[in-house]
Amino acid sequence: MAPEEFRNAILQKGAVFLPNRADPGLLDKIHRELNRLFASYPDLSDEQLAVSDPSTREQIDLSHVSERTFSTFAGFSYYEVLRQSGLWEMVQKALPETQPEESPFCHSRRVATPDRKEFFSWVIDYHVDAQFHWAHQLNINFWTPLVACGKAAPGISVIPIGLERSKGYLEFNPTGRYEFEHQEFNQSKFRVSKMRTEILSEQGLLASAWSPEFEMGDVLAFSNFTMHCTYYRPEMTEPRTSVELRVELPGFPI
Ligand SMILES: O=C(O)CCC(=O)C(=O)O
Ligand SMILES: [Fe+2]
Repeated sequence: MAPEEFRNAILQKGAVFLPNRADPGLLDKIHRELNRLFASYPDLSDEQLAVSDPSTREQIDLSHVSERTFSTFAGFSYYEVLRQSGLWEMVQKALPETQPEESPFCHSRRVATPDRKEFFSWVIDYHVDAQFHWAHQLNINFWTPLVACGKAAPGISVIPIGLERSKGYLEFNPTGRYEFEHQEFNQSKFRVSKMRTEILSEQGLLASAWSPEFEMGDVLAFSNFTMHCTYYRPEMTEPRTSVELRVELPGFPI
């Protein structure tokens, strides 16, 4: 995909599917390291768990193994996926007005059927990442599963609308506060209640939700202003592990 095409897709559609883009061998290596970490927890040393990161224990419990913990334990970085595939370079070419940076919010996630709780995350409802982390600049999440997913294993759904439309729909207000909405993080900058599925449905947005099927190596890139959720259907029986490779674009105007 040409950098220009990638840029337009992120800004105008909010998301772009990049088939067969990452090396399945590298993804498998990450998966094996994560499984090794989960299997040996809680016998790992403080150093391996990167304990100076106060939320490490929580991350592990919730299946969110941060880049910091992962690279300390495994000796290589999740971001290898972006570097090796040329995606990092493509971001530089596609968005030349900024210099991409690795994000502190880069981690794995395991989602399973409700009966398997240990080390597994919950099914997450519609949200935009900007309501939790940076709302002042554009970020791109290169979401990559470590197993095939979207059919037997939970995948991800996005509402593919552009940056301006998504901001408009959520009545994004970078300075003001919606006092009657949630107050944590950046939530008060958005009408988060408009992401309830019944409202999305009433507004005609749910019908456009896109839940691709993934083979290992497929990557879905979307912005921190793109609405998305776990794609889960009761007939899904397999667990899924994925990595959220977030790239920050400092100074990219929102
Ligand atoms: O993996 C999921 O089910 C949700 C992922 C998500 O919210 C994210 O990557 O920002
Ligand atoms: Fe998210």
